[in-house]
Amino acid sequence: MKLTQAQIDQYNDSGFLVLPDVFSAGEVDVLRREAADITQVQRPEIWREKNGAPRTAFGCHKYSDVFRTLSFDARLVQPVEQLIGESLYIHQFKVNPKVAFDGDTFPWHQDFVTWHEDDGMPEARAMNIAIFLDDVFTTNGALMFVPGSHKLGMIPTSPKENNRRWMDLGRVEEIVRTGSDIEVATGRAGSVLMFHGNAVHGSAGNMTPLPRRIVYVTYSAVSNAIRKPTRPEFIAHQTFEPVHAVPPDAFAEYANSLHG
Ligand SMILES: O=C(O)CCC(=O)C(=O)O
Repeated sequence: MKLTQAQIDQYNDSGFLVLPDVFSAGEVDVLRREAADITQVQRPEIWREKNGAPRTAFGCHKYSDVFRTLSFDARLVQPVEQLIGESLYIHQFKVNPKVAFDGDTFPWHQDFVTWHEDDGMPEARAMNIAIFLDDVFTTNGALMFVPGSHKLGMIPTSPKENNRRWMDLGRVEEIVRTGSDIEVATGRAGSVLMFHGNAVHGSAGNMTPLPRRIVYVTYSAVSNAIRKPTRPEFIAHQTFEPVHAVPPDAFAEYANSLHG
């Protein structure tokens, strides 16, 4: 799947891009079921909210055939290759379920700060591409972005909290006051969201009865492999083989076979 020049221009301008309806309802159903199955298991790669609800399932493409197959899908790999201009490896893979009523916030941050400071990633030549497993509304914990904030480069942060480098709130206020209005990345289930490693973003809690499950793949240029990992392998992978995109039919057929 290739981006059009208009989509590339929009991404370069805003630092994020939503591609509607990329995955079919059947494929999304398979991904939802798999997310539900894996998050029932207690394992160190699955981080939980205070009440035990799943918050992030890291590295599940390493043990789930469904997510492994997804991680090679051309609909994810090719647009990122197009923007980064090089072969990619998977730096991180995760599912964030943002469960109904209890899904907690992700404070404002830039992802590249963590990749650089904690993993030793040289440059912001890595990015997230995400698949919505539910309809994402403004109310159920959608990601919010400050459009154009990726052009500010990496913004230093206070000491890390909860293994994350959240931004100083005064800096967020200044960026929002002097920049563009905050935008919310909404879309139907099956839509795809791409965003730059330096895009300033965060998400509110989910107090609605509607879950907001999102799968994220962080692809990095192979030449941009991390040099000084300090986080566990399931969070910052240390195998740097290039991903070879497989045509979308592979995942679609696999999803159909699971449906029986
Ligand atoms: O899933 C979310 O709501 C936010 C996730 C996020 O911002 C991140 O993992 O960098």
